[in-house]
Amino acid sequence: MFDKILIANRGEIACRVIRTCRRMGVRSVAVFSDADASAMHVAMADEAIHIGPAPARESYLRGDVILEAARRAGAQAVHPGYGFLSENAAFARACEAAGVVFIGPPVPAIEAMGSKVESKRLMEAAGVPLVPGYHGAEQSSEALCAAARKIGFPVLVKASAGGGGKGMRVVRAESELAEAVASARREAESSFGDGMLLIEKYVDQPRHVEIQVFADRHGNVVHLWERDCSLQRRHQKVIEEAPAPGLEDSVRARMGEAGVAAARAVGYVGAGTVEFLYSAGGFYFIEMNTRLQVEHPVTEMITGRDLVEWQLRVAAGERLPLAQADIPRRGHAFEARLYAEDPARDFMPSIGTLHHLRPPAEGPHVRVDTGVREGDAVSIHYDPMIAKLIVWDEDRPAALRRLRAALAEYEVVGVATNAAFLAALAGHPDFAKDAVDTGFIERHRAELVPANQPAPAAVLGVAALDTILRLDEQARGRAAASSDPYSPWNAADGWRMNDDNHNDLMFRDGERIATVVVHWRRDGWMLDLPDGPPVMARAVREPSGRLTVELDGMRMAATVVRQGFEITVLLDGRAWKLTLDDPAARAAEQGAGTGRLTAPMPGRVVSVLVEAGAVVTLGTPLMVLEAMKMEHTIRAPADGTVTAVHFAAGDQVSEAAELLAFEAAEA
Ligand code: MV4
Repeated sequence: MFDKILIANRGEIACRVIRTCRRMGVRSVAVFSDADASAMHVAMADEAIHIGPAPARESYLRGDVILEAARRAGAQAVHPGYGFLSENAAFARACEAAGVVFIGPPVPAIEAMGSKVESKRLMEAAGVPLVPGYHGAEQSSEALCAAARKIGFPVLVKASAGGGGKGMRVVRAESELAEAVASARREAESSFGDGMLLIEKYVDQPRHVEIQVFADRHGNVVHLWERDCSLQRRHQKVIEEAPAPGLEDSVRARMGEAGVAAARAVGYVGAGTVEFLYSAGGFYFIEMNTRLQVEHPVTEMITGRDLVEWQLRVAAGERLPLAQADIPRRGHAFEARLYAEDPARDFMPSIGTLHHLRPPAEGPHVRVDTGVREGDAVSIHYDPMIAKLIVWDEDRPAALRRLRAALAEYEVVGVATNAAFLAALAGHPDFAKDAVDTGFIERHRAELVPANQPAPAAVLGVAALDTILRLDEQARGRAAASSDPYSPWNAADGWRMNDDNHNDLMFRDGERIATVVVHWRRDGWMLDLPDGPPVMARAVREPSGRLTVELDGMRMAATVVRQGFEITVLLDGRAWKLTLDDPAARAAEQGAGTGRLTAPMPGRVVSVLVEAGAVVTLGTPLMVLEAMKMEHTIRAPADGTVTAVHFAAGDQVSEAAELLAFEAAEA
């Protein structure tokens, strides 16, 4: 076994690999970009080496710099994780040349599987079932169109070098064929520098079922069953599970054997995944991924094995720890990918600081793989995944219950997340009933991404009670520090001379203002909520900081997180954002007239085009922001004067931050 390995990755997968290293007594070396100097994977590793600026092209994708880091650290092997350099044959070759073990398959296996045309030829020869199609060397339009006609419509035109749906065209009729071939060719050439295409029969609404394979250097190849990854959105997996629901054992056995045959055919070593389309009881090879996959934990849960440990053992020349017949398959596991993204804004990544981050408690049924801690940032530079939530139980319904419960426990404040979307999927009756196909999310989009709803009365009640308790806590603090702790001026119980004892609280909830009147009673509070009759309420702050609230006899636990006037209420697994509407602050803002020019989304200031005092005309560009890899120009909203500039080029800005102050000229 190695004494020391370098992990050429970041985030949750780097942390995942380091955890196994620690358990096995292998020293770990992290690498990090400027943006990751204080990242979790760096803190967890035994050593860490800086490799460059934040953009991945200049750091995590720099094979030469990473190999130099391995040399400096004296690492004997490199684990590439997934993404970045994990399927880069040139990097694997460079490792070999430098005398460092690449923890992955041999270079020829990476190369063979990087080409769909070549891999299909190899699989065909190995007897692995393929989708009927054409993957010949003759690549003229005429030859491809003739092949498509022979296969029969609908067909799928695919780029040989493609992935993630790039360069793919569904063709339903002859009339669309020539143009689809030409445009797929152009896209393949510009995206991959390789215009080679193949044609396949289009399989409608398939399931995506993949086989986990493992091979050692001694000729042993096994599979560790399958995963169903059909729940995808735009080629991005959302929830994965193992085993695949409803798969007959005879099909499972044949698919496993096909996976092993595929691995043998390319002389595979290490962890790999053989992907199949599954439809109407049949399965068809589509591609092989020559790395450990994001969703490997569901396989670990049903087999009780650590796949990173297997990778290290195989890379160090050991034999596979188990023979095929001894690989268990027990219970059912799900993985849900929690992302910092906003489903209401077409799943745009949501950049910001994780002000509050509480994962569910881990145990035999719940596992959390993450690479971020409370206080860390989700930046524009990397994948915005926050965590993978993995659950296990004896059968599928029980595991799905675990998934719903664990999702409801996850608390994230500071960025928008897909948590409610995941919960809607995990709670969907059709998902509970059976397996889903790759079109499930698009078909059910409207149910899964509900329009913004007003905060329910219970949420407003919780926000009001939290506000009152905080006033009370502050007042107690003041009273304790005062010379007259019993003075009514130090009480926060709504006491007013000659006045009804109540507080009026106003919350901005999207477009509406919701008013909650809190009446103080001897035995608690009476709340007037926007709709319905008054409600008796009690509230206790637990030592953990959470609130226990009782509304009209219904007891509930909630977490309320505040950043200034911004309030996030976490209740029943959902996050509700409100703003405490301070009338004084609002008046000041309204009095400022055309005053505020704010950032439309979080991003970075690219350039500032004016100075304070500049007199400008309507439409003059004032500032350029970069967000989501696009530039946005902030322009003068009228003729007038820029009275202040609040940011400089290079600054990060959060959503709604005031960028410039502006005073419109008199009309
Ligand atoms: C297909 C297919 C239907 N028929 N091939 C999408 C990306 C690449 N991995 C292969 N993909 C597909 N290939 C034939 N002949 C449908 C897909 C496909 C898909 C596959 C797996 C998971 C999700 C998908 C979503 C859309 C299309």
